Amino acid sequence: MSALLDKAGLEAGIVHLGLGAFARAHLIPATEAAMAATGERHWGVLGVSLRHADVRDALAPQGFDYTLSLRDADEEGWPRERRETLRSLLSVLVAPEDPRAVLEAIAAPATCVVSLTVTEKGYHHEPATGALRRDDPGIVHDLAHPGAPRTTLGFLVHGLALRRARGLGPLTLLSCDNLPSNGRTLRGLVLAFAGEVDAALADWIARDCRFPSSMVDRIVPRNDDLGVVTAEPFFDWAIEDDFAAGCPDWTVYGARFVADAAPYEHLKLRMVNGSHSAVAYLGVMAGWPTVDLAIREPALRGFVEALMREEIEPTLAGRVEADLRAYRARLIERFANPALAHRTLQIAMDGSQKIPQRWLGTVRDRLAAGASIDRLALAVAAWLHFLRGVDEAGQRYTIDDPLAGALAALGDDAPALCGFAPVFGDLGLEPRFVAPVAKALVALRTNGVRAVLESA
Ligand code: CS2
Repeated sequence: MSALLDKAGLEAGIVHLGLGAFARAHLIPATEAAMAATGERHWGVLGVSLRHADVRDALAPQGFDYTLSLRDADEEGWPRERRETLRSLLSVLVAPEDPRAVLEAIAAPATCVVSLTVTEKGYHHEPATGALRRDDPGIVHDLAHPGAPRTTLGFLVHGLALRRARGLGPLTLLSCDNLPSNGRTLRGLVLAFAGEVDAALADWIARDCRFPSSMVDRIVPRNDDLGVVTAEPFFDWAIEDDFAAGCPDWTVYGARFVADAAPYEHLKLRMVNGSHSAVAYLGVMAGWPTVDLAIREPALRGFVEALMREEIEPTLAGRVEADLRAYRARLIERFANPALAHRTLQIAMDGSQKIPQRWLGTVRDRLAAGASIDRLALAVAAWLHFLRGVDEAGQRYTIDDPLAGALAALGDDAPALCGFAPVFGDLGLEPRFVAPVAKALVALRTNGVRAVLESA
């Protein structure tokens, strides 16, 4: 289908910030399928890399075409693969080389949607509250340099200012990151930044631009070969139907337009990402290098199933229209996919940015209901165990986290770590949270992951 797409006639209706593997395996194939099905030619994607030139350098010689490889195993366990060449990525801008070009792209008449996969830390917000970190050096820089921003928020707000000054219409800003209420969170941050720049600009954005929230789901491990993106076949995307200037018909590829993405986000962040992070920290410490190898360990698999069934699912029942049992079984199968080699250490990165939405909402709901949190506490303890920077076999690794320095300064005492407000908010003052975490951390440090899971 896509090989027939004539690239030359495509117009760039989408500017995508953060051109990692995820966008190349999720938004772009869905957009390409929509164009192929509808015949619309104005949803070509102009990619923006916010930091590195590597994707642009790898893809430029092949005209920005690339391969999507969807991999899993068949019923008998034999590897299978479906390959597709994608042609709707029109070009890639490298923001640090030419920030002005990124502003121009946002302010271009053809642009209707600016989509984002910039990861949790790309929002420069406080993870526990969602508030803009005004003291963040990137934000401080971008408020002072409207013509040469560095951060996502700087590009968005200064690009929108240029657009408005030219009398062009408003845009849709579409977050595709794993944040709760990602559209609403992005809107709050953009308005907070814009308010510091120009009150009239902030009013225009608030009135005319749209920020639909969306739940995204597809497992896409990092791949060293930038010309090929490897992913699982599974795909899901629930998008609030709220666009300023239209959007592709992504339903062709399996997306759903919904009135409110919140229930879908809850389900996905708590079940998929919550379990994923638990597997990641326990896996790194125990020496299980990939998710599929970890989930093959009966003790870990039993723990993850019980975490979902006993502690996460009760907080979702009645709030989401899903068969939670089937969702859990499917998820375990996805984690067991032997063809992805998804590294536990990759998922373990940026814990401070991920943990609030993956675990702590569930913890708060459970405590409010007077329910136990023993497995969630073990997951939190596994993160604290992981922060020591050396696994149980003595292998060192780097803590890749924007708050690594602040976390290291807290020492290794569980109550002090749980008192870290940027992550835990006021939970650090809650003995029903701190006590089980502290107990689980002692058990992990004394007996190790495997023994703790086996006795759990
Ligand atoms: C993972 C996610 O790296 C991580 O933190 O939990 O990227 C996960 O694979 C996706 O959200 C699945 O949709």
